[in-house]
Amino acid sequence: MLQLTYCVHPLAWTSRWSNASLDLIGRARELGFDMIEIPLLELDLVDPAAIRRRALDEGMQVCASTACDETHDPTSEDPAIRRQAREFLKRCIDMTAEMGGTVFTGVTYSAIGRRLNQMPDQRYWQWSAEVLKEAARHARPAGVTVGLEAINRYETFLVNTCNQALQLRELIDEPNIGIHLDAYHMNIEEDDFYSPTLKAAPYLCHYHMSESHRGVPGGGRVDWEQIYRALNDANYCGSVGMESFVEIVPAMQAASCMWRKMANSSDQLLSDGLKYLRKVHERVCPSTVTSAR
Ligand SMILES: [Mn+2]
Repeated sequence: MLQLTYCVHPLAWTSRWSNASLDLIGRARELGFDMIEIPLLELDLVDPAAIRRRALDEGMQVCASTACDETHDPTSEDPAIRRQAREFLKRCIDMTAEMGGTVFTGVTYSAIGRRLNQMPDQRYWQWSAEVLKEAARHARPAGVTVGLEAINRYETFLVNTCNQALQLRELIDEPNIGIHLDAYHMNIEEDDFYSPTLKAAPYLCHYHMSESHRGVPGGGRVDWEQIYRALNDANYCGSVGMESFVEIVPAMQAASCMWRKMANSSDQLLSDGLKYLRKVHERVCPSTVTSAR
């Protein structure tokens, strides 16, 4: 029985979360989502207590995500920057717990967009694992799982595939380290969609249901049926989320290299995409879809 919680990243509407964004929690619910993924990027702007209150009022669940940058990079050669990464991740974990979330995920293991001009040796894996071990130990008593999102080779040198995420997880060796897959990145890096999903499933903490061109799910190359079959075969019970954007600020556009409009509006993309995903869900695993609110 496949029980999924459908989540949305507010990147659809804004890249800076602040108290001015709180109404998006209700907007996400109106579009049919059960959970919202709070971006922890500019931490001073985020008010976890206000998020918790609003989410409770709206009957919404929350999770949180980030992408490390060069000022707090777990794989930095500079120990001071790695220390910054540890402190940053711990602060994100505290904020996740405070807003009522149990999953903190994303590019937690290295600075997004960082490129090397040589083969990354074992030191990079060790550095990342050391930082994440401490983060995981900090997160455990708070009931938070720390996710590792595998992303494509143009955006990180460390974790491009499900297998590499599992390797890093093994190196960290803490029970509350989760795996986070994203179909957009998998389309570039994996051989197929079924086997990595099945393999990650026991540790899966989140799944970005992004299309191969980051447009409306169902309109690109991703094999959604394989993904749902694997989730169903593995009895996955957790969140899957949409991470899409149309009206986006230049900084995000540059980071994601999205220079064309994939839908008329973010709301259109999200509601058409969610409708499609629920349809595949129902087709692959009949009558296991949690009743629409
Ligand atoms: Mn993603």
